[in-house]
Amino acid sequence: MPDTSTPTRALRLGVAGPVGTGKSSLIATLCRSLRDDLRLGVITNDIYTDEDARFLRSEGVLEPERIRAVETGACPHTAIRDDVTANLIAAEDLERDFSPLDVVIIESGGDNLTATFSPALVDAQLFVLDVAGGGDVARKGGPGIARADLLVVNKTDLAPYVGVDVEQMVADATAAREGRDVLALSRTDETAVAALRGWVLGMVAAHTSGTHVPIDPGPMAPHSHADDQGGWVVHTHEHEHEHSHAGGAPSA
Ligand SMILES: Nc1nc2c(ncn2[C@@H]2O[C@H](COP(=O)(O)OP(=O)(O)OP(=O)(O)O)[C@@H](O)[C@H]2O)c(=O)[nH]1
Ligand SMILES: [Mg+2]
Repeated sequence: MPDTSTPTRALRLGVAGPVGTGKSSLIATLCRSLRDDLRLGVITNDIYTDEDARFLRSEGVLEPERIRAVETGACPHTAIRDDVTANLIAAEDLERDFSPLDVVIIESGGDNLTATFSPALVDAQLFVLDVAGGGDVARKGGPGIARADLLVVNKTDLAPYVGVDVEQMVADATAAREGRDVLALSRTDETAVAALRGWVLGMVAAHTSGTHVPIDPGPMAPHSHADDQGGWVVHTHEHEHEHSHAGGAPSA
């Protein structure tokens, strides 16, 4: 009998959230706190550069070859949700080159509140907000805020300077998430960093034991945009994974 108790691949952990909320810095912090215990790889997504990968390599958080960059060339959500091929190939390459890995962390390019990872790409995902984006953002909801596996309220050290009540922001986020996990984090807060580390270790254990079931935080709201041929693509999202692609003008 084959041994089915060990997973065939690493946990793939997505990190998404608006531009500049601290995703790369959080990944650097995570790598530093986990690299002695887990075998790690990182994939970054930027629109036109590999800047985030270069930042992480320059921080020396992992050996440089373990950090790969995907250049999306389009809105970041297209590469983490609509067509995950480039990221899947990068994840498989990393896992092959450094077999076995425990975790592959995938950073989305900074995007808007609707962007979440497809469960075809990641097993679990973090959504990162920061206090500097305003205390009311947590109340605004959206799939990442409401249903990511963990919501991080980041840069809490800045709260006094931007007039944000962190406890209130966390309470609002917890209400929007119907009680799912929320973590107030600053890279200088050792207790919070330890809690983040513990959360990831728990997720790895759940993945390894097969008790974690990846969820889709939900697709973006129905929308339409022009396609390469001058027609329109209408994403109706009537139910999960269903896209209707229509030529001509948008009908809804
Ligand atoms: N004060 C404070 N600043 C932070 C913290 N984490 C990140 N920053 C700063 O926030 C800025 C953006 O951080 P990044 O980690 O590049 O953010 P990002 O979400 O990866 O940005 P994009 O990939 O461009 O969307 C940088 O100037 C960081 O130094 C934190 O905990 N506290
Ligand atoms: Mg980044």
